[in-house]
Amino acid sequence: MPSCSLFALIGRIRYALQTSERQRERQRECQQGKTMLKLYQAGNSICTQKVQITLDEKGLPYDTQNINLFTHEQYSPEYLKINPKGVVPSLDHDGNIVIESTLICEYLDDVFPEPSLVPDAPHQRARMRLWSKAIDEGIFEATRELSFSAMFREKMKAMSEEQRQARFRNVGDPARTARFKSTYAEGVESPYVFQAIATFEKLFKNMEQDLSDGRTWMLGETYSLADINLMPYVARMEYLDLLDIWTADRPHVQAWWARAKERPSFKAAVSGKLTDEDVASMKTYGGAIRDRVRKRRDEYLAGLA
Ligand SMILES: N[C@@H](CCC(=O)N[C@@H](CS)C(=O)NCC(=O)O)C(=O)O
Repeated sequence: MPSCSLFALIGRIRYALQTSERQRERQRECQQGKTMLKLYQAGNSICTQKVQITLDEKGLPYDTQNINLFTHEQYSPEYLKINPKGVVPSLDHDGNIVIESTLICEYLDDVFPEPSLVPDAPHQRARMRLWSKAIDEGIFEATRELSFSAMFREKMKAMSEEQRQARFRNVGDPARTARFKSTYAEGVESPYVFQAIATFEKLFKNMEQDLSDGRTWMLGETYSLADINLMPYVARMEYLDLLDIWTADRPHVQAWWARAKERPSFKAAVSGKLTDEDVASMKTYGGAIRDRVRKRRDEYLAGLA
C-alpha cells in the first residue's frame, strides 16, 4: 500500500474513534441530565410510539409535552413554529428541533449511538431505509385511514362543525384534507381505505418473504430501526382486531411480531402507555369494520388473479 493511502487510513480510523468517543460522551451527558431531550407527543400516536421505542431502547431520559390533537393544539401558532406540518412527534434536543419520526429515530441513533439501531454495512442500511420508506410512503397513511374510518371518525362526529372544518383544513395540505373528508364521510367504504388494505397486503407479503429464511429480525439477527419503524403500525392493526386478516397465513410475520412485542421497549412505549379504555375502544371500533375490511381485502386479491 503506498504510504499516503496508509496515512489516509490511519487518519480515518483515528477520526472514527474520536467521533464515537464524542458520541458516547453525549450519551453519558444525557443520562446525567446535562443535556435535554424533550418530545412533543400525543397519546396513542403511532408516529410518536416509534420515537418512544427508540428512546427506551437507548435508555435515554426525556421530558414530554402533550399536544392534544382533538383540540387542534397541533395547529396553534406556537406549535407550528416547532413543527410547520402541524403534526407530532417533534424532538427538541438542547434547542435543536428535529421533526419527522423516521428522521428523529435516525438522529437519536447518530447522537446517542449505544446500543446501535442502525447497521454498519451500507447495504444493510439501505435495506433498513427501504422499510422506513414503506412506512413513510404508504403504511402511515394506511394506518391513519383505517384508524380514522374505525374510530377517530366517531370522535370527529362529536366535534363542533367549526372544529371539524379546522381538522379538514389542517395546515393547508389538500391531500390531507381529501383523505380526512373521505374517511369521515364514507368510513370503511372510502377509496383510501381500499388503498390502505392493499398497502398492508403488500407490506406483509414483503415482510413474510424476507423473514422466511428464519431470521430473527427484519435485517437478520440484530434488532434495528427497521423493526422499530414497523412495530407501532402492526400493533395498531392488532389493537383494532384486524391484524390476522393479513397475517393468518403468514407464520414468519406472526413469529416476528410475537418476538417484537415481548421487548421491554414495546411495553414501555406502547402497551404500557395505553389505558384500558384506549385498548377497549380500539377493539370495539376495529371489530365493527372487521368484516368489511376482510371483504375488501378479498376483492383486492380477486382483482390480482
Ligand atoms: N410523517 C410524519 C407524520 C406525523 C403525523 O401525521 N402524526 C399524526 C399523529 S400519528 C398527527 O400529528 N396528526 C395530526 C393531524 O394530522 O392533524 C412523522 O412520521 O412524523
